[in-house]
Amino acid sequence: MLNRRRFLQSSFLGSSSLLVNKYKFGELSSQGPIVLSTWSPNVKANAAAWTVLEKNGRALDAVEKGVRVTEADPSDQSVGYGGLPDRDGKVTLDACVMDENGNCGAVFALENIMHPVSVARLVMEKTPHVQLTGEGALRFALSQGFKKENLLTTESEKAWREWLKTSHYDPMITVDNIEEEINKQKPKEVKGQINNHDTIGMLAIDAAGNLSGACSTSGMAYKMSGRVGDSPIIGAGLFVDNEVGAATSTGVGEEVIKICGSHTVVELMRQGLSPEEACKKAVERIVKRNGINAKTIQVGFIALNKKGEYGGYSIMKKFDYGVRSFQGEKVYNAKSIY
Ligand code: SD4
Repeated sequence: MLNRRRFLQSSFLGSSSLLVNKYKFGELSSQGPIVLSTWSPNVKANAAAWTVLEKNGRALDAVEKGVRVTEADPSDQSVGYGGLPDRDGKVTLDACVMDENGNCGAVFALENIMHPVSVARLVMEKTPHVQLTGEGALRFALSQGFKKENLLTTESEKAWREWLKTSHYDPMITVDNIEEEINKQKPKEVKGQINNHDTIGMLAIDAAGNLSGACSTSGMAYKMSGRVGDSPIIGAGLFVDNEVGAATSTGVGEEVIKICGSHTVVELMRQGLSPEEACKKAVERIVKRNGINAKTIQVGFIALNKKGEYGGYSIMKKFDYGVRSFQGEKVYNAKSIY
């Protein structure tokens, strides 16, 4: 096991990338534990996950603990408590977890439960199933001692009522000044709505070199009732293969599902691509499918391999992700196609 002292000694050898390159594919992370998650506001979730990892805790415990921070934060209107509702005003939550043994659990469209990530973990650990949806997921959560809560905050209700005035659903644009982004070519139609894409996808490698991941979201704001995106779907919103690496996604879930996004990223890493290259290739598939209209879509992936190398890539700019390790906290702006 790589402890902090050993890590600090080894860091004299140079930068993290130099260190990592010394290690052959398939070897354990040279950096000790690492956690990363989509979107920079989630550094606070990384910090909570880190409290598990720095004490040589299990990656699965770390990602659950981390994601719970964002789920309980009403200021994140894309996850858990305070999440923006569907078009009927209901907050419906999607989440999943996957561990180092390839076990996984998920909940789809769960209502009134603050911590869907923990319910997803219990689906994995206590049921013979992988996925529970809606009413059944709620009944299971209640049977496990979770309490029903109102998750629609005054702010989110206000935003929904405002939205009702036009009822225009436009999940596509996430970038300020989109007009500037759309240069000479014209995609089919561009609306100016800016959505907060703050879904949390979190990946971790622990001191034992084991990988786990979790993902949690309230989904696309003002979605149709019953709509489920990529986030709780194993292989789309999250995938972990303990021999290779892990990946997770954020953005327009429909597009991620169509390319089995996170699984694709992991398989590309298996073929030898770095995490960033693998994320880029997956993003390029989405762009290719959508042609010029890709410029109206935001999707971002992050990935972590067994060696402790990580990276991200997105379609549009302004996708960032935070990383926590013994080297401290870092935020990266992912490279993007546009
Ligand atoms: C979804 N991928 O439900 C999610 C949304 C998202 O930040 O990532 N929002 O499609």
